[in-house]
Amino acid sequence: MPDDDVTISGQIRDKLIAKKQEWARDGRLLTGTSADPARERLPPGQRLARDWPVLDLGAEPDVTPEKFRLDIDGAVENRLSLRLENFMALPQTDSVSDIHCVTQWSRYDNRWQGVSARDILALTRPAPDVKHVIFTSFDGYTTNIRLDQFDQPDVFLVHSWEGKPLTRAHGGPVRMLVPRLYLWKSAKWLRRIQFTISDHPGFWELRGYHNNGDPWTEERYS
Ligand SMILES: Nc1nc2c(c(=O)[nH]1)N[C@H]1C(S)=C(S)[C@@H](COP(=O)(O)O)O[C@H]1N2
Ligand SMILES: [Mo]
Repeated sequence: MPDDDVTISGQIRDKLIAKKQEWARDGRLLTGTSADPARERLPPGQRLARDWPVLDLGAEPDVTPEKFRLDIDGAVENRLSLRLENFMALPQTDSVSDIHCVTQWSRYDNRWQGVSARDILALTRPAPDVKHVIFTSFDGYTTNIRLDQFDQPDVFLVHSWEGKPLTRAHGGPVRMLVPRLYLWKSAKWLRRIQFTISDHPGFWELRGYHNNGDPWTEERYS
């Protein structure tokens, strides 16, 4: 019965969220050290993963090309509302980067393809007083970064990984990639990017995770 399914997955989800909040409260996984990204490749307290684990709230939305829409708005000169074909027609860039998840795994040399954050900035032209960027996803997830963290050469709106379209589990058709911050900042199933003057902490940031999320200084929890 569909109603039961909803209740059961709702319970699993609540348990999972409660567990992660408990970890944040207890400061689990913290080593109390930091590392220099210029000299070391693995941030403190991380271990290397060969596969790519899936982490999310448990409800993975089925974002078909028909349902896809990406709105880029807020305090910008030029708002965009893109269908998938419009997004795919923007300039495409390849990149390779390492990713670091707060649950302690890191994965090296991921090959991505997508639209660079800097191309998005050039197209939309945020107002001079914009300081924050807020991501909203098709599953209702939200997360926040600063404009200076978005405005980096390795930040992308990605649609492909290792030459193949991003799977639904990993946030396809389009997700954020902010490789220098913990991976919870990289919103999957991207629906909206807002450029704002004030900050708006997102789903995990409101539940004990650090507002900034730098793996090199172990900004896991607030
Ligand atoms: N839309 C959405 N994006 C999300 C999440 C989510 O639940 N929903 N989880 C975040 C968390 S906590 C992590 S660790 C990464 C995991 O990405 P992956 O499943 O591709 O490894 O996605 C982030 N982006
Ligand atoms: Mo996470």
